[in-house]
Amino acid sequence: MPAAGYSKAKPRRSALALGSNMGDSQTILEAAIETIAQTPGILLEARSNWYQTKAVGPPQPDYLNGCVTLQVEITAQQLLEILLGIEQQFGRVRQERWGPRTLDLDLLLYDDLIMDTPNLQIPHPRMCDRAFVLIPLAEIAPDWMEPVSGCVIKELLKQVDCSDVHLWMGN
Ligand code: PH2
Ligand code: MG
Ligand code: MG
Repeated sequence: MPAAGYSKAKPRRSALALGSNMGDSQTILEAAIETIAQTPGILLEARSNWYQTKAVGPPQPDYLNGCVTLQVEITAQQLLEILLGIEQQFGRVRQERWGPRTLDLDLLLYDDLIMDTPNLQIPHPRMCDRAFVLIPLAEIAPDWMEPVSGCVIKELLKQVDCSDVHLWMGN
């Protein structure tokens, strides 16, 4: 048995959504994945394809969206802080809610954790309604249960309109 305080944190699984609709979105998103994967305490498990998606919210250009799953040895709050730092590194300026952005990194799931604090809600409160999240997530984590609805991702996907989400083949 390792001495108290020296045991390694139990690995947790987390899922993220990535989005961009300003600048060279594919390059930004690829670089963001690389940065996430190189962060200590984070292992990249799987990544989806990219999808071109109609913007939900105020009129703005289409997004590129995708998802990744991670194995992490950090808390959800620590992961959030890392994601906010990476968004800033890629030039994200927070303006209007749901407005255009160079990089958006959303924490979707952290094991089967349910948490609701002023700066972090897990599962992501809108993930079940968003085809631009569920389509890429279903590619890499179809059987992961969203713990609030109790439904797995591939079941949630059947309940949303997928007509505004198209597989991105590159420029
Ligand atoms: N993100 C938003 C608002 N609207 N629409 C699409 N298609 N994709 C997004 O990632 C997105 C959005 C706020 O985070
Ligand atoms: Mg978002
Ligand atoms: Mg966000």
